[in-house]
Amino acid sequence: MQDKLIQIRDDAQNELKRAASDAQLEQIRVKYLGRKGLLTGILRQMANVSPEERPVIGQLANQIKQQINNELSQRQQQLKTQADKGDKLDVTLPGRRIKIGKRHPITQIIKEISDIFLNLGFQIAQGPEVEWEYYNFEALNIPADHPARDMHDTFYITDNILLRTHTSPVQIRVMEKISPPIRIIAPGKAYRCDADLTHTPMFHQIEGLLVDEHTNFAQLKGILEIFIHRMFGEKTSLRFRPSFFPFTEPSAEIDIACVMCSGKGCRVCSHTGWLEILGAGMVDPAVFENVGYDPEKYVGFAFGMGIERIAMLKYGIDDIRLFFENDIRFLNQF
Ligand code: 2NM
Repeated sequence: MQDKLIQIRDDAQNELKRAASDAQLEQIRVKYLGRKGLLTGILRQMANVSPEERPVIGQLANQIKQQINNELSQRQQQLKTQADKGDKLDVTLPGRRIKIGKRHPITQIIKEISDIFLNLGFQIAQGPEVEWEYYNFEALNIPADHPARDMHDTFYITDNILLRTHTSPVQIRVMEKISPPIRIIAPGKAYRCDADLTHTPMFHQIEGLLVDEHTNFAQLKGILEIFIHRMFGEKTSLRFRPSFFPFTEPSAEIDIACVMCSGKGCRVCSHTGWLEILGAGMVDPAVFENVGYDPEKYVGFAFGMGIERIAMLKYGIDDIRLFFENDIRFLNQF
C-alpha cells in the first residue's frame, strides 16, 4: 500500500514537470485527485487496511495529496510567467504590417519640377547654404543699402557670412567656374527670418539660369510657358507682368489662372483670378561683369520660384507649417 502511494506520487510529479498548458494540468489533477482519481481510489481502499496500519497510510495519503496539490499550483504559476515573458511564440498570430514610407510632398514637387527642366536640357547645380555675403548680395547687384539686406530678413553668422536668402549664389558660383553656354537649375534650401501662415524661416526654391550668345526674352517666355503647362496642365492660362529685381533687367512676375476657381475669383486668389508663381528676367549686365562674362557677348535669362508656395497652390493648402510638422496623417495624402 505504501509502495503504491509512493509510485502514484512519483508518476504525478513526472507528469506535472512535462505539462505545458493549463488544460494538461487539469487532466493531471482529475487523473490523480479527481473523484475517480488514483489517489482517491487508494483512500477508498482504507477499509481493507489493518487497524494498526490505517493511521500511517492515511497520513501518508493526505501528505501526498497535499504535495501534488502544491506542485500543481506551482507549475501553473510557472507556465503563466513564461507566457507573460513571451517565452512562448504564438505562430498563429497574424503578422505585423510594415509601414512603407514615401517622399515628402516638397521633395516630390522638387523632383517633378527638376524633371521638367532636365527634359529641356538643364543640368542641376548645388552650392553651400552657409554663404559669403558677397555671393548672396554684392555679386547679384544687391547693394549694401538695399532693403533685402535688412537684419530682419537675413540670418547673419558673422559680419560677412550668412545663411543664403535665395539659391541665386549657386548660379554666381557656376558662372565663376565655367563659361557659356550654361543651362542650369539650382534647387535647394533658403533662409529668411520670417514666420507666418505663408512663411517659414527655412523654405525651398528652384532657380534657373540660361546664358548664351543670342538669348532673348521670347525664349524665356517659351521655356516658362512649357514649364507651366507641364506642371499645372496644358490648358493653364498665364500672364507676364512687369516687375523689378536687382539682378535682372527687364524683370517680370508670372501669374497663372487660379487653380481653385480657374480665374473666376475666389478667396485663394484674393478675387483677382490670378496666382503669382514665378519671378524672372534677363540677367543684368552688372551681374555678368561680376563673374567675368563679357556683357556685350553674352545674354542670359533667369527665373526663380518658391517650392512651398507652388505645393500650397497645387494642393490647396493654406498653412505652410503643415509641411514641417511631419504629421503622418498630413503626409499620407500626397
Ligand atoms: C528670381 C527672379 C529673377 C535669378 C537671377 C539669377 C542670376 F544669378 F543669374 F543672377 N539667379 N536667379 C532670378 C531672377 C531669380 O527669383 C524670383
